[in-house]
Amino acid sequence: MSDQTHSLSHQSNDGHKPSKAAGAHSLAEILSQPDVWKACLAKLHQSKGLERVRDRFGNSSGWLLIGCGSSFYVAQAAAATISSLTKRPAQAIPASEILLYPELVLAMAKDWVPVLISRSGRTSEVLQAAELLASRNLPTLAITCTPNQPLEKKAALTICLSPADEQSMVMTRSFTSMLLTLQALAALLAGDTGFAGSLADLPGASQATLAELPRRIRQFVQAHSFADYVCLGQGPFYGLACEYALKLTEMSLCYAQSFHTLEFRHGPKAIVNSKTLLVFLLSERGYEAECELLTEMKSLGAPILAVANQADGRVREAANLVVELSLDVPELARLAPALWAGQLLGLYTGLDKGLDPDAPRNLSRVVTLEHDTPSLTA
Ligand code: F1P
Repeated sequence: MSDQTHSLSHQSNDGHKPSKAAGAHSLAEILSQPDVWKACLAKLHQSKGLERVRDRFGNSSGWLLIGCGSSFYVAQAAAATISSLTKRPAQAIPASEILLYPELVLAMAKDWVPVLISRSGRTSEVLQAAELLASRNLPTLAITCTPNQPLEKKAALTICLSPADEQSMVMTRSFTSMLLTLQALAALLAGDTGFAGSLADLPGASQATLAELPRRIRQFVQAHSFADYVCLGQGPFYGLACEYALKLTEMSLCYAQSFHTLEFRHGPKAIVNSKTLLVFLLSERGYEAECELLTEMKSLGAPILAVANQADGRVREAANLVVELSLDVPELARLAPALWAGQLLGLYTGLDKGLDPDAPRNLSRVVTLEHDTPSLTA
């Protein structure tokens, strides 16, 4: 990235190896998304990876998407896309839920294809979930970004998106790349070539939006001082709202919550004050109802960041910052770029606090547990 304003890395003054500035990996990984998506889609096309999944699992009655942390939120957004496009049920579940309450999960999803989503392919709970499913003769599909990891050996079929792997602890491009891949799978299963074409167009179509976003979000962060954050989304945007809150929590150690947008009236709105930023991920289907809430919260004194494909006068007037994607693709195909504002909000808020968003305290890239989850071994 040649643009100086986007660059965080610097040369050390002793002329040796360039030292890494705080957040440099995350920023580079965020900005690389369109190129990485293109590389992943090209790899999938070449390897016929999605066709292999369709041939093996295409007749199943539903899809159970499993992950931890960000990968669980990938599962949520992907499940919304799969059920909308294929008209078959799809449900997201954290890996721990299958381990602790298998009967609750599998009662619903007995004949569904389990999809294990894990950037690292090493997260203990995901590996244990793979073992539990295998012990019940349920073959699994794995989506990962790291080749030759234990998950691959436990799954019946694996899609590995190596161009999307990251150096940072927090997931940014791996999130959107795994989401796009599952969306491309949904398009293939549904025979929706138009939607598949929209995903293929996305890297080129969204470049311009990404190019101006870092400067706008950084200025917004520097001009304000928020104490808390609330991220709101409905339908396919709910998983994204959860990921916005997680990015803020991980990268800036802030308190961030997520809710279904209209749930915010039912109690959580008590938190509204001039120091709590409300982030609205506005949908097309819910636009009117979501706008009503947005203007209502503005009248209570909430600062607002609105993310929409196109915003109208009401939103422009009420919001402190409006991020418009202006993409001529179906709403579900815009989920990945709709995440960028949240990734950058987390990054610049962390930097503003003097933190290194690449390596948040208490976190590791992978959660590996020494012992199996007790109920599995009981
Ligand atoms: C997912 C995850 C991340 C989180 C943290 C630990 O792991 O929970 O979402 O940011 O770094 O790992 P994975 O199973 O996708 O590798």
